[in-house]
Amino acid sequence: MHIERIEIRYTQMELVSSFETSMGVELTEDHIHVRVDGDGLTGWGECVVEEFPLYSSETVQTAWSVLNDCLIPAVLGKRIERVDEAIALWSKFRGHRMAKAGLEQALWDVLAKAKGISLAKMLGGVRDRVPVGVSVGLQASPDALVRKVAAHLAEGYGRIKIKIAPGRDLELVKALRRSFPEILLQVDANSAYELSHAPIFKAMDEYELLLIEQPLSYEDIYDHSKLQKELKTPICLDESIHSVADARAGVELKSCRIINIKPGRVGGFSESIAIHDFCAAQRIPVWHGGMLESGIGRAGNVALASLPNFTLPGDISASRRYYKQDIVEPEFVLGPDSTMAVPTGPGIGVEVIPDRLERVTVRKKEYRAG
Ligand code: NPG
Repeated sequence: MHIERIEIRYTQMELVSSFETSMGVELTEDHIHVRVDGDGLTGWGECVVEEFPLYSSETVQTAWSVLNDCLIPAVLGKRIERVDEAIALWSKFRGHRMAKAGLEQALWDVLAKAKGISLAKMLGGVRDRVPVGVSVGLQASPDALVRKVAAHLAEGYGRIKIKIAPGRDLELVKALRRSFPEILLQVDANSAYELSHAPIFKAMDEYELLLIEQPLSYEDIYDHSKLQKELKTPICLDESIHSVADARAGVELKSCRIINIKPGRVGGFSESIAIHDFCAAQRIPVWHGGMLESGIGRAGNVALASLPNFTLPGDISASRRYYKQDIVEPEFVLGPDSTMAVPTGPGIGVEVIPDRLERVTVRKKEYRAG
């Protein structure tokens, strides 16, 4: 395929309700949407960067500049038949995984469309529905959290993840377990704790959590191995895993028993599949994380989550849980038994609605092969 045209858009979408984590409060989601055109076909991708470097060191500005200066010039005008050819063209550029993942997704999409197959099929997916859950931000009080969780359970979500932060942790777990003794429940600390906080996590062992996500520092693997040794509850690493090499370190050091995969965090679907396959061979379950994506990124997440070792429910909720109106049709909806249907049409399998995308665009730039 001849890569004839690429377009990037800085988009800003208003969340239906604010999302508070140990990193701060989000009211809008700032991402970069990528469009690739070749041989009369269009592919779409989403860079899950944010306005500020709070979750990752990347931001909308860094991804924009790396796409503009490095990644787009590497592939524009080239003939590309397989995604690994594109990766080879930009692999000399270090880091900037979210920027790479957004462009990579658009290439996977357009190449799957050229083959007339779904993205899920192209990635190696095996399921037509994937198990999903909902991630609940920090609330004003334990009672407010219980009410929020009750509402999500009533909507049909079968797995609840809550955010915790120092001083707002064990009491939340206790309150939820009092009201909902049986639900699938997990907590996410987003790196907010230190080893000296181990007693808090030990106390959580009583409450049958599925996992404790990223309790310690965002690049740490070693201290997590010390903490995991003291706990019955599995630790799941998120922020610390950027590559299959990190996954190997985490598993071999016994720093975690579960891994969260987000294509943006690890540089795209190709690295995600490598991590998935490594974890499958080591009998380490994986699950799909979320970065409050629009329908474009969500379509990619659902497709990837259809691979066989994504056995735990993902942070993949219905479009309406995030946005009043998604930028794709059909929007993503929650199905029976807390599952979501994997699109079956060519590529990402959803249509981007041009005027909705335009409405959320802050800035755009287009590149044409010379
Ligand atoms: O449902 O997409 C979703 C949100 C899932 O909690 C979620 N994401 O740390 O995993 C995370 C968290 C996050 C959200 C991180 C936004 C960074 C930005």
